[in-house]
Amino acid sequence: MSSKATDRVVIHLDVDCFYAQSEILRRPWLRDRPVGVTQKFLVVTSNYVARQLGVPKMVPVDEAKRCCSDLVLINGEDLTPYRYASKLIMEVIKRFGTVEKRGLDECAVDVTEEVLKRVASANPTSFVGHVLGGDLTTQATQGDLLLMVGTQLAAEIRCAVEKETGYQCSCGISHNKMLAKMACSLNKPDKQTCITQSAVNDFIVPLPVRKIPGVGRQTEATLKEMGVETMGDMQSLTLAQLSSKFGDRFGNQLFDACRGHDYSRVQDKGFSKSLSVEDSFKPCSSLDQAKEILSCLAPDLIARLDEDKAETERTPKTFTVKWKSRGVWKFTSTSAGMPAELLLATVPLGRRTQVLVETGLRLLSQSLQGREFCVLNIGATNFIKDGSPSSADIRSFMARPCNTQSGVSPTQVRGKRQARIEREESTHISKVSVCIPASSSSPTEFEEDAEDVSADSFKYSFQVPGPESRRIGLENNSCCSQCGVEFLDERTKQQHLDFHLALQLQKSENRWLDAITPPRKKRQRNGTLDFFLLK
Ligand code: TTP
Ligand code: MG
Repeated sequence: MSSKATDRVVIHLDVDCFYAQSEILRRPWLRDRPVGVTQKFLVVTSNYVARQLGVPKMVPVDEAKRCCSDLVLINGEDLTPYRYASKLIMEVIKRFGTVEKRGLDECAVDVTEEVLKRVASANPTSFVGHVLGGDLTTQATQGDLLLMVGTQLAAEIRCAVEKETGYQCSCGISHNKMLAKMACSLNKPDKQTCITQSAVNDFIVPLPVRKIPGVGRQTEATLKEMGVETMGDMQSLTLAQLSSKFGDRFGNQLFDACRGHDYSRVQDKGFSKSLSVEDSFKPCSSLDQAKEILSCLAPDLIARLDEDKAETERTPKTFTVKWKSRGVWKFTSTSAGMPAELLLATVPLGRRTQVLVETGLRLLSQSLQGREFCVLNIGATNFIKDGSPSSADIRSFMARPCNTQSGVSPTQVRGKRQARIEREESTHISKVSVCIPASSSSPTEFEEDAEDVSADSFKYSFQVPGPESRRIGLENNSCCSQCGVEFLDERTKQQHLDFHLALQLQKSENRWLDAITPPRKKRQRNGTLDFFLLK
């Protein structure tokens, strides 16, 4: 056995009956009663009191009621409290090692570093919780010693999570992510299980292939055709056989997995690249029905966007709508620029919902073309960190109020670039005048003829056909013709169009600086860019 397979300690944590615990924590008087959490016609989870009375997870409400007439049903369609709880729980766990979130209520933690520290300072002699293998009548291996400390840490994590958040969870402890996850589900609730290396093969051989991460219905069917139903069966296939059927990468992964090996590292994958909410329903095709579904989904997505903004300080640039028809596996996806108004927490929810629904319907009407759909997913993607170079200029620019007094001279600040944008009312063409005082120069006034490039200050100007010029007579058009962003009102429209001017200004300035390239002037590019907008 390679030392690589046993040199790490991974703990998998899964909150017990998560949604049900969340509801009960807010209603402590329900603690000893059977509780089911519903979404539409399904009980998506039940507490362990209900499970003992025959109500499992994911059963139709009617069936659950038949099994247990006393069942207390709580609607769990609003995921906000669960997401909030998840955040609190993950914060606690992060103190113990690198965390890879694997859903709202589960994660893997690599605790190897802390384990090694503890093993060095004290010789562990016992496991905490349930253990598979780890026969202490024989000499414990180095791997077993690491896992012993891992089980102590798992108990500490569970204890910290319960003390600080109120939630009970179960844990699996082993040498890799796959085994730790499998171990976690062996004893629940509020328990922990360790799988030691000596127990791996006996444990794994009878398991169905579906237990392997990445093996879905399709792979399962293909394997069945090859006479493989269990992980033990799979062990009889060669690497070449698996690779030729499933490709090198997945073939390798399967070859390892059926032997209990998983070399993938626990990785903190950071914030998710997209946020979305989804609903499934009876097939429909009319836009009126789509409108109704979008209206239901909108507040949830908006809440998620607000939460995400508060937590991550980033802004999504793209709004996505995906749909799929019955029996079709793949989504059809369509997207547009994220409407600015949708992201503004200061705009009333009703208006934000309306903007989302209108944008979603516009996309759907183009994409559906009368076809039937039974799942709808709306989301946000293409996030940009607020304050990153690509958005810092936008933010400061947007924050600066437009100066509507014509002829105002910008305050001259040595060493800072200044730009003056003058919009010609009749042509909607803007003249952008830029002044870059050299660090040694005295403050310089803007001049009408700003084309000259003197030794002390650099001035130039260019003309920008304002986006309005293409929009004359389109007063009712409320979208930006350049990026599709929707305008809230005249003021936000103006700010947004100014933003495009600013971008163009920067590009032109950079081109200009690149063209002239004297080193002293080049350095100025790191200076602050100030905008003074003159109507
Ligand atoms: P799970 O961890 O699968 O279930 P659980 O935490 O309720 O119970 P267990 O003690 O067995 O871990 O899922 C976490 C939550 O996700 C669960 O409380 C409800 C929700 N959920 C769904 O919404 N749909 C699903 O299909 C599943 C499986 C769970
Ligand atoms: Mg759970």
